[in-house]
Parts: sequence; structure tokens; C-alpha cells
Amino acid sequence: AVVRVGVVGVGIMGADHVERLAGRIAHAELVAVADPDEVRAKELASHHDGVRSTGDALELITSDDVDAVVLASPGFVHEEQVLACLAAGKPVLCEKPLTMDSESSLRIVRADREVEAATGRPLVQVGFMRRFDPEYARLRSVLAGGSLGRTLLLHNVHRNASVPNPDFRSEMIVRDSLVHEVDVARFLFGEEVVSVQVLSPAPTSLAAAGVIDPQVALFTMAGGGIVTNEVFVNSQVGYEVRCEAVAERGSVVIGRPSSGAYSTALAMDGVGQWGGTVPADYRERFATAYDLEVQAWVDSVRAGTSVGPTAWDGYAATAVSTAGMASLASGERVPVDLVDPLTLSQNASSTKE
Ligand code: ISE
Repeated sequence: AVVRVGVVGVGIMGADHVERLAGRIAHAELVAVADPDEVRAKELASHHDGVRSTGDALELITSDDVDAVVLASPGFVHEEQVLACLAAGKPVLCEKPLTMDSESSLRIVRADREVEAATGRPLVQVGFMRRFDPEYARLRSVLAGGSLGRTLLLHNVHRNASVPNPDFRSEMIVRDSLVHEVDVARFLFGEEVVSVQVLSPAPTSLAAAGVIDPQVALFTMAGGGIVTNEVFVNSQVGYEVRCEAVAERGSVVIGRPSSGAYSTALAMDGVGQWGGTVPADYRERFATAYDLEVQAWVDSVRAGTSVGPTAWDGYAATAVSTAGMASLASGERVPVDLVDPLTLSQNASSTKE
């Protein structure tokens, strides 16, 4: 059967998912879009035959003509919308971040566990698309394969040319950008992040006043590995996402062009260059990852199974962001507070360093 999908949120990612679902995803039919900006929702829907629009996300979620939901709304409305999907028994692919704070993410984990206990299948997939990127997936299988020994370090670089939104403050750099590196660290190490420290270098003069950009974040993993992260959202050049994993018997770099010397700068025409072209943004760099992610989700919906990052992965990432926000404010290393994954109750040892 074809999966009838509704998309909530018609911003940059919502519009991108609409194009994908309407054109490139097999066994899916885009039926509806929702956004509080009804004019924009209607405009987007008008490009696709048979797609309706509504200003009411909850109407879309509970509607009989929708089998499954993609949430590309802002993080602060995710809790209500994900819980509505669970109450309606509908699979949901929720863009990151899962929610804005640990407690609300944990409520989603609990609700999804209840659904799983009752029906045998959880309904939440979180949109950490990098897990579907062929390069990250390959890196993960190399590290997990063990031929390089234990993974010791990761070095992540994450740059955006600029951010479209004037509200993109220092905290959003942690919650919306760094959060991808949190998931990458958890995915590649197969361990939780136990502490985070966010350093605040002198900011670029091209960031909005008061915004700390770039930022450098250090993660300590449960097994003692360290992850360094640069996040720089006004780099001017383009979208650069690289990762180098250092293991006992070798290192692997992904996201880096292999043609000799590597440097980026603005060329005369204002386009970032390295002897090729730096992707403009995440929609370009991760186009394949998003396609594979959404196809895997649709396939899992049809098969009655689940795939990809879970509600727990969303919660664990939010918990690191929560600690990261505290560290952004204090400059100190802050322990990550996670509940016990089995009982979902407060883990006594996690509250003390
Ligand atoms: C955006 O929300 C994303 O998820 C992108 O992947 C990230 O690069 C960007 O910094 C965020 O604003």
C-alpha cells in the first residue's frame, strides 16, 4: 500500500521534504501540508495536484486521509505534535531537535515506549539524517568493524555560510547546529556523551551583535573518548561538514574533497571554492542522506517496523544540548544528565560528577 503522508511546517526543511515526497520517494503519496502561515502552506500545496493545506497541524495529524507525518515545524512545538501523532497511532518522522529541553523529550520517549509495549512497534523516528549519509554510514561501519581498534577521538567541523534567521542566537548554534555533532558522536562511538564544554572564541565581526560564533565544543564520551567540534554558522563560504575519526591503528576523514590541498575562500563571484565548489547548504550536501532517510522511513511504515534514530536518540541529544547551554553560559565543563535507558527513571549516578 501507498503511505499517505502529511507534512507539518513549510519552512526550508518542510518545503524540501514536500518536494522529495512529491517527486522522489517510492510508495508515498503527499496528501496534505500544514503551517500556521496558511498563505505559505496554500502556496506550497498549489504546486502539487491533490495536496491540500491547512493552518492547523493537529487537524492534519488526526485526519483520516493521513497515515504518517513528517514534522518540520520548529522544535518548540514538537512535543505537542509528536504526542498527537502517538495518540493517533501514526508514525512520525520528527526533524531535529526532538524538543527544546530534556523533560519534554523524555515525555516523548515514555509515550513511545508505551506505544511499543502495546503494539510491538515504536512510532518516532528523529531526523538525524547524517546517519543515512553514505559517508557517515561507511565511517560507522569501518569503526564498528574493529579493524582500526578502539576509536579514540573525533574531530568535527560544521560550517554554514550564514544563517537566514536573525533569531539564530548563540543558543541556537548549540541546539540546532551542534546537536548534529552530538548525534554523530553517539552514532560513531556507540556510547553516550557524558559531559560537554562549550568554549567561546572571539566572534567573527560578521555574526549578529552578541552572538558567539564560531563556538568550539568538547564532548567526553562514556568510554573516555574525546570529541572536538567547531561550529561556525557565519563562515561566509559555504556548507562544510567534515569528520575525522582517530582510532588506535588509523584515522578516517569524511566530508573532505580528496583533490590535494584543501582550502576554502570566497572567490570573486562570491561562491565558496576549493578547486571545486563548496555546497551552498545542507539541502545540497545531504540531499542523498535526506532521500535515503525519508525512503527508509516510508519503507518502515509500510513494513510495520522502525528504522533510524529513535526517540531515545532524540532525548539523549537534547540532554547534551541542555548541558551545552549551561556550559555556554558558564564556560565550565557540564555533566550530561540522562535517565536510566532501561527504566527511564533518574539514574542516581548520573546526577553527580
Ligand atoms: C540547521 O537547522 C540544520 O539542521 C543544519 O544541518 C545545520 O547545518 C544548520 O546549522 C542548522 O541551522
